[in-house]
Amino acid sequence: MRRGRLGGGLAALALVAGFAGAVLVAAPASAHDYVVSTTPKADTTADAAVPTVDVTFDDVVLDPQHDGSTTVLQVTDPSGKHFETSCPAVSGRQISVPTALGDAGAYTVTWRIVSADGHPVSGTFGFEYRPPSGTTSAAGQAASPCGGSTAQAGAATATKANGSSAVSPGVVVGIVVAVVVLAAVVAVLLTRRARRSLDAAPDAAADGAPDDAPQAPGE
Ligand SMILES: [Cu+2]
Repeated sequence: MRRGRLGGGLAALALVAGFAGAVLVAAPASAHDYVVSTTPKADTTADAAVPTVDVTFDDVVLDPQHDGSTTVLQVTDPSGKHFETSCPAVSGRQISVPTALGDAGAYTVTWRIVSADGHPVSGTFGFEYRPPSGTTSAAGQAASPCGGSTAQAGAATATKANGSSAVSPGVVVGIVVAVVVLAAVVAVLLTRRARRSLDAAPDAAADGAPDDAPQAPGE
């Protein structure tokens, strides 16, 4: 019985230690999709029509709803107007959105995807638009035609500029420390409990003894 209790404590400790180990091993193993190419190319000048904006990644883009709803791809001018004309489409490693650009000038592309490992990744890039004279320029829209607000996309972008990684080493260390502390507390509590039950019941027969009075300072 008492052996069992101590054994249980050790088992719990082993479990928690194992979990800590798993966190340590799993954290560095995850890799996020990164951008391998875009249309138009980032930081270049597009001197012809730009019918679509595409972003291609090194790995598949997850689309769990099969409707692109977890993907954001927006094209805005410096005033914040939107020039994408529908929701983005996901195809393998590429996301794409049709566009009707406005006046010549600077445009910003804001994207967010669910990476192949299931984590959200986001980023932005810019390009310059210098269409041939006579090209019709679209007026743009105040909001995304896809319903997702700029605020949402912006917030997602702010947390992870350029689609670089998510879990910082500091967080991992913090989790591991917390788990180890928790394990120590559990071990101490279980040991103390087992010891107390030993004190309370000196002979094996009285295992189910109800109240242990020894701790009371005297009535
Ligand atoms: Cu990840």
